[in-house]
Amino acid sequence: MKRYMILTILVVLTISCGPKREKETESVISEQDQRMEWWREARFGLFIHWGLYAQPAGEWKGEEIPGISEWIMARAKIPVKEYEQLAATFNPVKYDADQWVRLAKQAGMKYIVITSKHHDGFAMFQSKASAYNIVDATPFGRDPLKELADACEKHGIRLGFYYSQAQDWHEPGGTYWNIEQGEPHWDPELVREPLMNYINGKAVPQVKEILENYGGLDILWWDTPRGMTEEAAEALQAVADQYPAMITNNRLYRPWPGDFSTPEQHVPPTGLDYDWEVCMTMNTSWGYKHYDHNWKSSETLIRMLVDIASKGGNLLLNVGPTAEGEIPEPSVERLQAIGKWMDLNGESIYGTEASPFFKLPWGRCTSRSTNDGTTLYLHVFQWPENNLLRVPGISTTVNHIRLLADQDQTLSSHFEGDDLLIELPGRAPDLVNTVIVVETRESLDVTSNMPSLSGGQIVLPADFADIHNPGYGTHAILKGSGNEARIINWVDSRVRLEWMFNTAEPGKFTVKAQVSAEDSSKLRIRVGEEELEAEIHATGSEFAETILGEIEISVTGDLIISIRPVQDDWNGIELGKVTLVRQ
Ligand code: JFZ
Repeated sequence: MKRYMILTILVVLTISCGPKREKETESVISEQDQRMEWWREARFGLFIHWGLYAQPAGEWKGEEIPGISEWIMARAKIPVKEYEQLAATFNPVKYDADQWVRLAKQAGMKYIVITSKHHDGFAMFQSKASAYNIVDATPFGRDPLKELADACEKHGIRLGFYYSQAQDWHEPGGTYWNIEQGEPHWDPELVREPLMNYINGKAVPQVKEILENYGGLDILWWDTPRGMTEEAAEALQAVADQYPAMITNNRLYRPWPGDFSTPEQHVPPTGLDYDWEVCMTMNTSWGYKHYDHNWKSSETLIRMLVDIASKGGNLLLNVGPTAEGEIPEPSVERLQAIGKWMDLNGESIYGTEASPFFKLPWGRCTSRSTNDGTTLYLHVFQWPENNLLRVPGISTTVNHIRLLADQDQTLSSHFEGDDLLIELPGRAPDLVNTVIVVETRESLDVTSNMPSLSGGQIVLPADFADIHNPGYGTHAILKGSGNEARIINWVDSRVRLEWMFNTAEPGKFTVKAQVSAEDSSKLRIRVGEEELEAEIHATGSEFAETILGEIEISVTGDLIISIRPVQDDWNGIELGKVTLVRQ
């Protein structure tokens, strides 16, 4: 268990995290545990991207601008003076902070993070540091963040502000997306100034304002440290340091870790050993975009929340309100559906810990330590056909097993070796995710079901794959379980699959896979330093066992095998299990 955790951590550290700042001593770490306590319990929050960009909503001068809507100023290269004029008509009269907070609460969310200033530089709060703010520059004239803070206070919801500290496209000293490449700002009228002019003249004063004027923020959510310098980061950190109870994320300055890391638009694999929060959109854009109908289903979102909780992380789920101040109806529907599930099953999410299992082919697990043992919450996504749920490799004394949503129904079970078999009712009470509660006595001992060499081969089932989907693009998904499990919808050539497996003996292996392909494609397979390029030919509609080639495995222990498309030779495939056979 610990071993593959460390391996994963190494991989992820290089991407999202760096060494702790030198200043942090042991006493700071326990202070960190203190401020993180509520956040670790909370598990689920609402992200709100709201600003002037809600008005164009992805369209500029009759043209649909590709990409995320809050980036329209940069994507459409809108001059500062022209974009500024959006403020003159920004009037979200339907805004009702109380209603937003009640909706978040209904969904089972415990905190809200809202954009106080995005990259466009427009402050959604009253600011003395810059007149380019919602109170002074719009006909609305109200401070929506003050109203939101009051509503959060009233309903017991924690509040954080997003503040884009580096990118500020409105200011001569602010950074922008391609500044690090030495490119000029798209607006030649904006005469450049040094970064510190902007940091000292606007960012630091505004951060002071938001930390002072809203009753104390629970979270300060920095973003995109592009073009940041250590000097600028130190100046902002000094302000945040005045509020030791406040949580900050890792996006102030690379590689400062902050209190938590922020995987964006994807769920990382199991076992990160630090605090993390996935931020995720319900459709594609963060800010409101009127023609973005690419909605994730409620089922996908509920399972995503569970997947994240089973790995020990939080989910910050985004909505992009309109320029009138309304949360779009498809988002409201999804939040309500999640809320209905959370009403019955919230106990299996709040304050739980990660799954003790390597993988469960039928779903996920969250856990909670009790005085005399461990409570396991088994989240069944795929109801087993024989109504027997197999919990692999667990040795402990089972006290009591029941359905979480129906306390009266006790379930029978028996052991088959180290596997616990639970007798389920004939039909899934909840088709999205039925939660089974297993109360155990004594400490729990779990044998990892990580694939490993046995009988001369290593079998990597499709439902054990970690699917690495890109933030923006078509996502590959898992369909079915057991022998029927398939990775489908693998059309985007940036999608990569990874399996963790263990081997005690090095050697040469033949790589085989169940593949279905309508056209030919090329794959690159990698284990450690060894690489193999495989050609896939059209298989017709049937799945065919295909030999991909040979690979040498020269190391032992927990390893990762990755399979990814060769960029220019990709027509999409479906994939079942992959098998390595010893030669
Ligand atoms: C940033 C913003 O640019 C975006 O508009 C939105 O606010 C989002 C939540 O954050 O976008 C990012 C930030 C980080 C990464 C990618 C996009 N990243 O780490 O890959």
